Parts: sequence; structure tokens; C-alpha cells
Amino acid sequence: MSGRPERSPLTIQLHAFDTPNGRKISVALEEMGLPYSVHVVDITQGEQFDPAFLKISPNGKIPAIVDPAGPDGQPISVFESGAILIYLAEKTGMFWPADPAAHVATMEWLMFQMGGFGPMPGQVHHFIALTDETDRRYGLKRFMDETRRLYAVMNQRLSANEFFAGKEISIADFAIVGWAWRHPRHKVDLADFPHVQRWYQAVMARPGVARGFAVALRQTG
Ligand SMILES: N[C@@H](CCC(=O)N[C@@H](CS)C(=O)NCC(=O)O)C(=O)O
Repeated sequence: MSGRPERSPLTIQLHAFDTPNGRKISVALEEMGLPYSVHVVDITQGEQFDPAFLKISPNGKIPAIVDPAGPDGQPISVFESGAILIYLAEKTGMFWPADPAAHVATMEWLMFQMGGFGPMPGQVHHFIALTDETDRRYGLKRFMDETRRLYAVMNQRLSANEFFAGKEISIADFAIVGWAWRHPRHKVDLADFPHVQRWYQAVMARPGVARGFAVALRQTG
């Protein structure tokens, strides 16, 4: 199984925490069957600001990876989850459809996730935790409405397509499932979006995806 702690020279380091953006990458690594080791960056303890981590992730956010076998066999680090997914898809040739139309669709829905279906539910997660009702009300309405609108856009896409890129599962699905996984936290009932619900159940039922969500991304003990 990948995700195990032992290292080999070709083991990719995953620096992450148990959040949607972290899970996208553990899911992709598992689905691609790449050996990797987990390095928990506890963002609740400020570890994302450690100078050593900032060297590989200058924006101070998880996830990041270090691939000891990067271009020309040299080590390379990658930050930003969308860039990491594309890097891994190009490295393996997996979940990166060759068909030109499906390839474009993969990029579209990956960018849709990075620009919208991540930042918007992320704001819901922020405002929902506030206790002051005045601070909470406007932000929650604005970002919940927008989050539901994004679910409706996805529902429409999935009404005519099995996966976001079409017939094939792609890195766009891994990006989106990381955030859809948190639908209880942003208070969206997937039953309101039946095509998203069908897709979500199918993606979550994949053994590789299940392993990606099960791997420990928090310190235990
Ligand atoms: N656009 C970035 C967003 C990464 C991000 O927001 N990471 C959060 C956890 S999901 C984080 O590290 N937060 C810590 C902080 O903001 O200090 C990506 O997709 O990689």
C-alpha cells in the first residue's frame, strides 16, 4: 500500500493536513498507485509557517509535494493542489484524458474547482464558525448561495456526463471530491443535487479514493 511511512529513493513526500485540499492529493496518489510518505503539517499549530515548509510552499499553505525523481531525474517540489494534480497526471499519464475534448474538460473542471468550488465553500466554513450573528449573517448568506449555485452547475454537468471530463474519471474529479466530501460542513444536502449525489457515491466507492481518505493526515497519539 502506498502512504506507508517507509521511504525509498522514489517515494514522493506528501506534506498535508486533513483538509479538502490535502485529501485531493492523497486520493490522487492512491489512485495512481504512487509510493508516498506522509508529512503532516498541522495548520492548527502554525506549522505551515515553518521556514523549512515555506521553502517548498512559499504561500504557507498545504498541500505540497517533493518528488525525488522529478524532471531530468532531479528532485522537485510542487505547491498548489491544482499544479500538483497536473504534475502527477503528467508524470503518470493517468487520469489525464488523451482525447482532446476530454482533456479540455478536465482542465475546465479542475480550474472550476480551484477558482470556485473550494474558495466559496471554504468561506462558508469560515463564517459558519463565527458566533457573532451580525458578522455571520451576511457572509454566510453570500457564500452559501454561491456554494449552492456551484453545486447546481455541477449537477447540470453531471446530468449528461458520468464524470466531469465525460466518460472517464480524471484529476478534475479528485479535485472536486475533496470539497464535496465536506458537504455536511457547508450544510449542503446532496439529495438536492441528485446527479452530484450519484457521482459522489460512485467516486467515493472506488478503493483508491477510499484509501486516499483513510490515510492519516493528522498526528495521532
Ligand atoms: N489554492 C491552494 C489553497 C490551499 C489552502 O487553502 N490550504 C489550506 C488548508 S485546506 C491551508 O493550508 N491553510 C492554512 C493557512 O491558511 O494558514 C491549493 O489549492 O493548494
